[in-house]
Amino acid sequence: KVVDADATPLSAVAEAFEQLSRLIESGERCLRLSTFGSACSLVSILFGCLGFAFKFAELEYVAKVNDLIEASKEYDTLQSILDNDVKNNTVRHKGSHSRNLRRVRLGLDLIRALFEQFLVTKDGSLKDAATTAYGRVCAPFHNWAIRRAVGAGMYALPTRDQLISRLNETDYSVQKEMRRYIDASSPIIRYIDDLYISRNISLDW
Ligand code: 1PZ
Repeated sequence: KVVDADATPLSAVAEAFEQLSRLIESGERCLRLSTFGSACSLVSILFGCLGFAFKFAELEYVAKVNDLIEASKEYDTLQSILDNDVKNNTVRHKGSHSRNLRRVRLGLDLIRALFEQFLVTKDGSLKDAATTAYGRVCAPFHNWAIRRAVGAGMYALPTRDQLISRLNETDYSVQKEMRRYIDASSPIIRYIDDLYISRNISLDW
């Protein structure tokens, strides 16, 4: 399905993830790597709205998504990259597709947590929402140097209202679109976790 020409970046992201989650909830066992990769690459539009301090987060996220898109020429599904790395004992190896999938999943979860915080802290700052989200989702997996750099970058985040206007949303529409992404991404994140768990791979890395 083609996304509306007048869709906002956020509604395009929500739409793409709703399509993915419908596939999963319809009982589809195999998620195509190319479909997943294109949905994940839409997310990078949001980085531009967060300001220059998150340029390095963007480079990090985009590199990993591009690795998965590149891998889709060789591997059809998310399962098959896991199976291949399990066979070669390279699941946790730096740069492996399975490791990069794990990182991209972290990015999707971070955005989900940020949106959730954004919605529950209506009078709070974006910095506080992002700090809470990052602390819960990513910080446990990041070393001290990265946590410190992210903490410094938080001061350069835009205000809530700046973010809403950069996203081309209104106070009302932003809530609707964030909620759509939260609801759609949750089953996808769970689906990815299950790929590891069902292969006896722990998620503590
Ligand atoms: C939702 C926006 C909230 C804003 C604040 C959060 C900023 C998060 C900054 C994350 C910086 C990532 C720094 C690099 C971490 C890497 O060490 C690890 C491991 O990589 P590897 O060793 O496997 O090569 N990479 C990750 O953990 C990937 C994390 C992806 C986070 C992407 C952020 C997505 C934010 C989207 C905003 C629109």
